[in-house]
Amino acid sequence: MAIAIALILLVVWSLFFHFASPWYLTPIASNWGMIDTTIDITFVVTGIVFVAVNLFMAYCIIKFRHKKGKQQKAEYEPENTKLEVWLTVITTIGIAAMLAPGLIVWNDFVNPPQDAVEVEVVGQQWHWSFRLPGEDGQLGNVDVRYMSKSNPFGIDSEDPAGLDDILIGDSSTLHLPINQPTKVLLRSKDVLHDFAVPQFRIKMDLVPGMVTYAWFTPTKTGTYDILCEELCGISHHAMRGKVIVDEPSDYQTWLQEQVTFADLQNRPKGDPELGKTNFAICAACHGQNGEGMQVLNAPKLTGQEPLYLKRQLQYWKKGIRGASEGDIYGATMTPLMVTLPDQASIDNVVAYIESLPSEPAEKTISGDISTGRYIYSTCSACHGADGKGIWSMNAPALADMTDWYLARQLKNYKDGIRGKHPGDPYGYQMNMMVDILPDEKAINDVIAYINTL
Ligand code: HEC
Ligand code: HEC
Ligand SMILES: [Cu+2]
Repeated sequence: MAIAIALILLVVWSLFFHFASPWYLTPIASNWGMIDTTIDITFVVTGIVFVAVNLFMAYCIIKFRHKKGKQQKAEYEPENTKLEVWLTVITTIGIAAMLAPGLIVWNDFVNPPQDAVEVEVVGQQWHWSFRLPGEDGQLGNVDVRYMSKSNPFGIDSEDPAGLDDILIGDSSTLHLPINQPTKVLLRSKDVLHDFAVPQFRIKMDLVPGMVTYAWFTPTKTGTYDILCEELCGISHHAMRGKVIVDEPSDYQTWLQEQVTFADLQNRPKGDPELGKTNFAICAACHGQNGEGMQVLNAPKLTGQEPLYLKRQLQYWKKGIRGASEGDIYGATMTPLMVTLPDQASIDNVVAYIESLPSEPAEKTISGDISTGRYIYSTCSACHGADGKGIWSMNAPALADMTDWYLARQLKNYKDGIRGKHPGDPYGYQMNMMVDILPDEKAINDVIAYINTL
């Protein structure tokens, strides 16, 4: 009897949970309503079978249970053609009802309409970047051989079609015009990734060495998360991006602000001589040789990845860093940004910092190195086993840098003082990573280990 009651409760609970659950599909924002219909049909078919089978079992257990004093013998019936025909017919209808709509949607899903515009989505450990065809409507050739710090997309500079390609490399944010059928070409630089936008009902693997695709028509303006739904491997959950669906005029405004491959190639390199003048003011806090000064809370800058330094300076310019409540140290940098009025001056001052000698900073933090080593095995995926940082992952150098500053940043990430701004996708990765550092001791331990590198 207990089993019969358990089966009935299971049915009641499952139905209740299904209808009352707060975890249902997000409101749809694309043309793929058919996918929702398919899911609904599958729920109905499997739901009816689930309820019928479990209630039938409960019924049999109650009806044919053992009763004291009553002799009940089972009857053996090896063949029952009528019952078998019925079961086969019903099962066939149920399975056909589940599969047929899926086949119809899949056929649409793999056949983009003629007027779909192409957008390339590039996945890499652990962020997204995007490439739009420029005025010629054509994407240029790419190859891993051309990939470098100054050409992270690997565009073939000999191919004229690539020069006007629009590159969105640093913000992890893609804009799309509403009601425009869009075909996303999916390319991975390293491992398997999976491009998913739940509201668009779009999900497709990225496979290194080939270009996969999916298409959709965004039907509602708004901001939607791009998720990497690859489960195998580490940190894919930290690989977030955004799609913003705009009215056509807003889309055009955004598009005008983006840079092309040619713009980036032609940008003059930073000039350390010019940067030296800019650096005079920085030296007041960061030291004559950019070695950092703890009394002024200013970290060491030399030995740091130039791309990272430039990005941070841009963040201060745009109010992405230094503006959040409680960021007293970050706020000291904000007013200084007037001395770096444009990209060229940022490039120059960073070129000067790059030209300075880099001495390991003094170690001020101690902790349990073996615990720290264990924690750092996760960090090393992005910051490198040697702690020198990995530019392609946007992860800065930690080893030999000012350790008290690293500790403060880890606390800032934990407290949401840094990394919470919507324009800071890389800081957000750290917001998720610091969850493995439960307390101050863990922070000190991992830094003590970094100090041994
Ligand atoms: C008034 C003192 C002061 C001056 C002047 C100053 N800084 Fe800073 N800087 C700081 C402080 C304090 C921090 C740490 C902010 C924090 O803790 O979030 C910092 C952080 C930075 C960082 C972030 C480093 C990292 O690893 O994240 C960079 C880059 C930087 N400064 C560059 C510069 C440049 C370039 C100049 C000159 C234009 C400059 N700073 C002038 C005080 C100063
Ligand atoms: C998924 C990749 C990834 C992992 C794993 C990761 N980080 Fe980071 N980390 C980053 C990126 C990217 C940044 C740069 C953020 C930015 O540009 O604002 C960063 C920034 C930092 C900073 C700030 C440095 C500075 O100069 O301001 C510290 C400190 C740091 N990470 C420590 C760690 C530690 C400790 C771990 C392990 C617990 C870890 N990270 C794990 C990607 C990662
Ligand atoms: Cu991924």
